[in-house]
Order: sequence, then C-alpha cells, then structure tokens
Amino acid sequence: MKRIFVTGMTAAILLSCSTQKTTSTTDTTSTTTQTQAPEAPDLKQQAQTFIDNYSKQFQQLYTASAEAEWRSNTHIVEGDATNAAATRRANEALAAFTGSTENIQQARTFMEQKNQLDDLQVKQLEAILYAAANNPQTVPDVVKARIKAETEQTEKLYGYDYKLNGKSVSTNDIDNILKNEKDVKKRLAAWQTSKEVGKNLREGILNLRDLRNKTVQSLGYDDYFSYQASDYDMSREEMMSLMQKINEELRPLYRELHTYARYELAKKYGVKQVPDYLPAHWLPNRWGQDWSPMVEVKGLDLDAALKPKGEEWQVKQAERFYVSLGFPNLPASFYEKSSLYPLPANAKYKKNNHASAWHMNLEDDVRCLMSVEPNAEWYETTHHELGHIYYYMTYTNPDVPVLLRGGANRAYHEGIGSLMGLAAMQKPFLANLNLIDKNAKTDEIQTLLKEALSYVTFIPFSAGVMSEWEHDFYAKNLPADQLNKRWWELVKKYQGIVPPAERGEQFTDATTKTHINDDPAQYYDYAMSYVILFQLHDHIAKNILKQDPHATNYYGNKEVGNFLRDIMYPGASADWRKMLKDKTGEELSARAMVAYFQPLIDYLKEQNKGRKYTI
Ligand code: X8Z
Ligand code: ZN
Repeated sequence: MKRIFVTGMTAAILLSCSTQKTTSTTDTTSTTTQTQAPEAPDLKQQAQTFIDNYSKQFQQLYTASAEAEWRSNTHIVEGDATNAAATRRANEALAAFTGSTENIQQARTFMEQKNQLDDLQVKQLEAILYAAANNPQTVPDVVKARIKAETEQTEKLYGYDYKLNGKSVSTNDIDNILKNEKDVKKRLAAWQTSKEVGKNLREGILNLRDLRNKTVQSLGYDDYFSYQASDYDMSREEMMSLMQKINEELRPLYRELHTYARYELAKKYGVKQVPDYLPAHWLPNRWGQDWSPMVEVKGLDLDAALKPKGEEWQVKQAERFYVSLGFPNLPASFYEKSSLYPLPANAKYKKNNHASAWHMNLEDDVRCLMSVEPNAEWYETTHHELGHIYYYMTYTNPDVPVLLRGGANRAYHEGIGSLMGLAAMQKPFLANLNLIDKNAKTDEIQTLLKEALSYVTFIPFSAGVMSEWEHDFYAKNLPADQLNKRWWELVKKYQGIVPPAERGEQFTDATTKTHINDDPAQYYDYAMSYVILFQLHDHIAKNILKQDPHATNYYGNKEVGNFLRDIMYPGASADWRKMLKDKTGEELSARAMVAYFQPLIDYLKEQNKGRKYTI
C-alpha cells in the first residue's frame, strides 16, 4: 500500500522532479503580464487554468483517499474487507485522475513550452507528471492490481497477531523485551516472534515488485527505485553513490561502536566467547538500527523520568517545544482526530502501530497515528512526527500551491522532527524542563556514546542494508529465491550483524520492516535526513545559539524557530540544494555528523584496545 499522504509520502506524490532551480514563490496569477513573448500571457493563463482545475479535483480525491486510508490503518478487523474495499475505491479514483492520459497529455504539452511559463507553474506541471508516472492509465489494470496488492499487504502486516509463548503480544511488548531483557533465550524468542510475520508477506512483496516496476516503466522510468530517486533529481546510480559515501564517512566510527558492542554485550549476557559478528537478537531493536538503549547514563535516565509523566504528557510536551520556538498550537482537530496511543488490550480491532503523520486534506486537517508509551524512544518519535505536522502546517500558506505542499525534498521532511528530537534529548534542554537534575554530574562521553548508538548505528542500516536491498530488489530484479539470502548478506556486510540461526527463504525478513511494504524504495530518505539534521543542528548551535552542539537548549528561542520556519515555509517550491547552501553555507555533507561524534573516537579506541576488530 502506498500511503501517499503520510509523512514523507506526501512529498512522494507532490514533489516535482524538477530540473529548474528556483525558490520563487511568486503568485502565479499576478505574473501573466511580465513576459516578452507575445503569445505567452495566453499560454500562461491556459496553463494556470489547467493547474487550478487539476489542483481542485486532485485535492478532493486526495482527501477522500486519505480518509479511507486513515480508516484502513486505524481499524483493522481480520476477515472484514469493508475498509479495504472503500480504500481501494478511493485510491483507484485518485489514480484514475492523476494518471489520466488527458492530464498527462495536457501537462506534457505545456511543458514543451516551459520557457514561456513561470517557475512555479513548471514545478507544478512536473509534480503532475511525477504523480502520473505512479498511476498511468495507459496501464489501468496494472495500477488497479497494485492498489489492491498494497492494501492487502498492509492489512497482513498490521493485522498480524504476534504470538510469544502462545500469548498475543504487541510490537511495543517485543520492543520492550529487546530493550530490557538480559536472558538471551527470552531475547531470542522475542526476536523470532517479531520475524514470523515476514512469512505471510513474501508473495505480496514479490507481486508488488512487479506491479510497481511495471507502473512506472509505462511512463519511461527504468524501475521503481529509479522513479523514487528521481524525486531528488538523481539517478539511481547517483543515489547509491551518495549512500556509499555517507557509509564510508561514518565507517571508522561504526567499526569502533561495533567492536565495543560485541564485547560489552558478551559481558552483559555472560557469553565467554565474543562473537565476530553481533547476533541480531542481542541488540535492543528488531533490526539493529538503534542500539542506544545499551547505555544508561547516570543522572540522565530519560525512561525513568518519563514514566511517571505518562504518554499524553509527551505529546503535549513536544507541542510546547515547537510552540516555544514561535510555531502555533496544534489545531484542536489534531487531538480530536489523531490516534495517538496503543489500543486497549481487549480492542476488537488492530491498528498500524508504526508512527506516521498525515496531511489529510492538504489544508488544516493534520493527524498523527502513533502508539505512544512513556519512554525515551516514543519521546523522540513524538518529536519526529510533530516535525512532519509542523512542516504541513507551515507550508500550508497562500504562497505554496496545493501541488507543492511537500518537503524541499523527502529527507527534509524526515529531518526537521528528528532534529527537534535530538535537541529535546540534550542535557541543558532536559534540565530546563526539570526532567533531570540540573546539578547532577553526567558523563559527557557516555552521553555522546548513547547518541552515537542511535544516530551512527542507523547509517549502515539505512544507507547500506535497506537502500541496497531495495535497489537490488527493484532495479536488479533480485531472484525470488534469494530475498532472504541477499538481506542477510547485506546485514552482515554493512551492520556486522548475523541471524541467531540460518534464515532460509521461507522467511522474508526484509518485509518485517514496514517501509519495505508501504514506503518502498525510499529508505535512503532517512539516511540523508540524519546528514541534513546534523548540518542544521551545527549551524543552529554555533551561529544562532552560540552553544556547544553537544549541549544545546533550543527551548523558547524564536530565532531558531524563524530559521526552521524559513526552511519549511516554501515546501516543495524550494530547490533543496540551494536551500541547504543558503541556510548552512554547505552542500549536503556528513562533515557535521562526523565532527559531532569525533570526540568519541579516542575514547572508543581506548576501550577497544586489544580487542579484535572484525568489520
Ligand atoms: O519510520 C520512521 C518514522 C516515521 S516517518 C517513525 N522512522 C524510521 C524508522 O522507524 O525506521 C524514523 C527514523 C527511521
Ligand atoms: Zn518521519
């Protein structure tokens, strides 16, 4: 299922694959007289009429699709196909419109004369063609089959009943075991439970691969991965080289963390022989993407501080943080319509329990779908999701047409909230909130280590495993009997992690990660978003706050708020490269991220003295 309106997925349909470099946000209706070509005013007017009509219909169909998807993702009842059928109908209607040959033809005709149009019009036409490529009505049966397969895949993933020792458990339960349990046998059981769902998703993902590729091939893209990368104005090769570069830049640090973790975890679990590769079930996360719960920093125990506050406090607190920077309060409808907390144990239905943020009508109806519990992981995730929400609210303004209400690129959309999450975990911020004792002495290196175990360990997973597996899956047509083999090859190569026992092709472990199913071929967004977030954070700390990037307090700083608002305001009408350069003085670069963690290297080298390095 392609939830086009969710988080970065808004951008997936709305972002133009622009080759025009402009940040112009001028009102297109008032510029018709400014051109020299005699026929241009008329052409501009015609283009504008087409864009306006398209936008109006698009917004209606999009809203209907979002409403149906919302229902499908918040009320999953096994064996009841009512929601799925309604969702399919709404998505088919949206697809029939966005991919209609008439719309494609008209947009193409205007694009042939694009030098007579203004930049904002060109960007909107590109957005129209980009959306069309995902739904071309030249192959209506393929598009219909894909929509059906996507809905079914999500229902299978989120309708799944995870059983541990014969008892139903939630993914939050599994995550808590992986974070806290010291008994390796119990960890293994929980990890295995978390992977069982993949067996049910195998046929579906293979079917989706073919349908997704066929859909975009119809309008000339090589494959689905190339289609998604083109949203950044990049070829798939360029995207993969960028991912390699990010991986390489962080590799020295990752090697130290990997070595450190093997020895420390072996000690913790009472295993004498330190393994060369990390057993997947030793790590505090189902995919080994975040290891931060491994380290407890004395005086900075966020889990303990958050527990008595409760889950609601976390959402309200994240809102207060954004408001303190000058952003508005969330609309009342956000709280009325969102689904923020886990369902009660006796609920007769299930819901999608992976966090997401929705821009329901591309106007003022913004919602989150979360299962917030009072702990550090959800505290961070809540800040992340509200980043999407405030991005939606900020680019919903008269200067940004409906079709360009997306991020400067998808990575920006992911980066803003993650930046706020990082800032909301730093000591001066927490002390200011009285979540920790101001006077408590805390160990700075342990704090940095904990952060590295979250942000740095994420890179081999995102830039490496996820990106390369999806690249091979879509662009190289990875054979059906090698899905799991390739997955674990990449996990070993990039993350230095191995499964607890042989994982044959009866499993499809990649599909246990939601994005493989419902946010396909774009996980590099997150890798890039971390790189961007450290660039933004470095700039904010040094140039706005004049504080050490390791110990900032953004709270209440309107200048920081203005800086972020300026980035978010133009949405996808901005050129993402120019935006980064203008705002930070730099091109996209892992420099700031590497510099942030540099002080750790010496410490880890000292800890790892005499230890065997294996990656
Ligand atoms: O999926 C997410 C967000 C929703 S856009 C919660 N993230 C990635 C993940 O959980 O795998 C945030 C960081 C990585
Ligand atoms: Zn996100």
